[in-house]
Amino acid sequence: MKTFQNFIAGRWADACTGATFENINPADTVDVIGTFPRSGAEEVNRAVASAARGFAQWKRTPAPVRGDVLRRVGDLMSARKEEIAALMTREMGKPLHETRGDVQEGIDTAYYAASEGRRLFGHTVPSELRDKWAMSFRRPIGIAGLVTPFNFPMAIPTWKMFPALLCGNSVVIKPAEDVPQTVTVLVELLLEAGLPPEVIQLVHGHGEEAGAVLVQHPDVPLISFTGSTETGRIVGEICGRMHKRLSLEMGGKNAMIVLNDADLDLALDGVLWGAFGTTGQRCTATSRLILQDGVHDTFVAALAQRVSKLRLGDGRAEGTDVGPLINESAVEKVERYMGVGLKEGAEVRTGGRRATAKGLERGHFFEPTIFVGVKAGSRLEQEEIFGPVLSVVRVRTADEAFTVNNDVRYGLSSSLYTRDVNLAFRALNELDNGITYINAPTIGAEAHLPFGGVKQTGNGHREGGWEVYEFYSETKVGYVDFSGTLQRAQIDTYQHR
Ligand code: UN1
Repeated sequence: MKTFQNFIAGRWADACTGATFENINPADTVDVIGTFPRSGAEEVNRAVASAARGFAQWKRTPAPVRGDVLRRVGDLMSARKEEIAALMTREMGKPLHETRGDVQEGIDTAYYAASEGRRLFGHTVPSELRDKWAMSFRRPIGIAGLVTPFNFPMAIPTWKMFPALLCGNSVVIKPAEDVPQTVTVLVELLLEAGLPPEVIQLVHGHGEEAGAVLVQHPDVPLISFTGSTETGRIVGEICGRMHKRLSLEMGGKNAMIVLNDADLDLALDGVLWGAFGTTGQRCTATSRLILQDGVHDTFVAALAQRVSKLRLGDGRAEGTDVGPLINESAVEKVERYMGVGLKEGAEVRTGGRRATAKGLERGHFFEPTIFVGVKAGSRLEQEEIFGPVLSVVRVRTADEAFTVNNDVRYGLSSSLYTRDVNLAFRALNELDNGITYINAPTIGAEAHLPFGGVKQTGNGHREGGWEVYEFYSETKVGYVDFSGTLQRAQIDTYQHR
């Protein structure tokens, strides 16, 4: 069995207590990938002290040069895409075509960041006074503490880390304990690409033991967290008390709306991918299907047919459509929601149980499940399950569909299938989500656009695209008066009026 380490103060090292945890293949729980250091305050404190030295050096490196490092990381990731995807599937479970996409999202983010090194725009605007310039520009902030989830082991760490680094911050990252190997590889690539070692620190461990210390560390002014709304609330309270800049990316209860005039074959392909891709373990997963009366019955029948044919299995095997859930407690959570749904009067149309067929018995597999007759406002319809469970709600009109879509506490993504162009644009305005797709499922955001949600999905920040660079940098304004006289703003220009 392989032993993996933290990367702190420019060295690979064990936890000082020697404590470890195991990284287990969710498709086959006897396959132990390796042991990782179970870190706590001691490791986090050392990592932060080192990151402070890294910051002092990195903030003086010109942004285009920082970008060159990230371009080389993109090149290395491209060259090793296949090898990285394979190890990601082994630790996370989703099929290879999905982990390849996950790596690609990292590559896209690397190249975007590299080019941003030659932009990082500020503004130069006229001054109201003569011979005076007024401009804004971006400054790095300090040490960025990143806490990342299991479902996108590469994409999410990169879309936090690369903009943070490009802006001139140093980074301490605590990846999810279910997928610690992917970020280990990412750190190796960063070092190979020439990132000065103290600019990046990798601390493995559990959220309560390592992540919490990082979030509370007084020398870490910047926190980015992706995970549950419940944990996000605690992170938010701490950061609020300590006046930290915080980006939160949390839960979703995303809906796809299919109206009577929709292209049903297209919608069918869309919902299969949106609901059961990544075994439903995406913040963007389609977990509600809102069907208009006229298509409800035919659509559900066709969908149930297609769902029952989805092939469960090891994500590395040819032909696997749906991989395992990440761990046993994820399976138990999905199981609990079967009880919740039935108690609320919904009906399981297909699926509904742990999958125990031959070859699956050693993994965390659950049958792709469709609930029909789900009532708007019920727990099944309101709460994030993070598994292969789709709840179907029947509505009469488009307006009712929009109301059902909006009537949840989350607001990440939504999707509308219709051929009515007016309605499509109305949906963009009226659906309360950070992202709305027309004639495409709720998943599939691209790296160069802002990503995030409204209401309890986020706290107003966006990841990805151009907006994330504002989160990881601070605006500074400079005024240069070259008139050689004292010029008083608001006064001298207006004194004769
Ligand atoms: C997530 O679900 O946590 O839009 C991230 C998507 C992916 C990213 C999802 N590009 O589905």
